[in-house]
Amino acid sequence: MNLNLKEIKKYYDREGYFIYKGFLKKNELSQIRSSLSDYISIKQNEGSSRNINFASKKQINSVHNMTDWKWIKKFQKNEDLLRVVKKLINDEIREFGAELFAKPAKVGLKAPLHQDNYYWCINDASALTVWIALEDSDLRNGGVYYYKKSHGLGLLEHKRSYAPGSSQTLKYPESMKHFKKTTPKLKAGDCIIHHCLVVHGSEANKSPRSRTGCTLRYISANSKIDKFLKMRYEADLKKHLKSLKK
Ligand SMILES: O=C(O)CCC(=O)C(=O)O
Repeated sequence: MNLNLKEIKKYYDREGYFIYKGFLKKNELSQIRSSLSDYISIKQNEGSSRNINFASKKQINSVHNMTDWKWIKKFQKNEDLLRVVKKLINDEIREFGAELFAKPAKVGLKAPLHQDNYYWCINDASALTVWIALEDSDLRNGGVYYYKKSHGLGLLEHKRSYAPGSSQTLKYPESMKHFKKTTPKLKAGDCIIHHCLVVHGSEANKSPRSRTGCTLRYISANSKIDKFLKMRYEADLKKHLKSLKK
């Protein structure tokens, strides 16, 4: 694919995200969806845990470690994507996991406003998410929204959200009134690459269309986990998980 890396980086550095259209080929999508549906049926039987959250009794909303799905490895090997990610991180890169946000029709849960790095605790915030639309995603079915340029603020304070699967949310959401909100409209196979500090979230899916997306996470090969931030996050997560059991 003919990608203008310089232009992509310029846009991403300015806005905090970049929309990469046509990452997956149309003819691959039906194979991918059928494999995902098999994967989800297996995970459904595992029941709810720190790794898996349900939107209803039977429907998975999110899986927080899905590196065991065979397509993740294929996506991670995509040469065009790797060139873009290396350019954006501006360094050698390391894989940092993969997630599923299945967001089923009618009952899909919201992801409260957050910055990914509050969860990841990367010391220099040299990290990003590739959010891959496996179905069309937009404002109506709970597409991911962004506050443009908000990554420029650095790491913001968060508090417990009490939302299953997304334990943290911005402590001062009103600060976002200074930023322009956008919900990119994606076709299945498009993806968004977002900076780990850009503020984003998604609304509940009340529509009759499911909105499945999966993510790949990358960090700079030279980044480290900030132990203090990680301890603080893990302590909060423990309280969050305890509160969900009550
Ligand atoms: O897919 C969603 O609804 C939320 C995704 C998200 O928050 C993320 O990729 O960091």
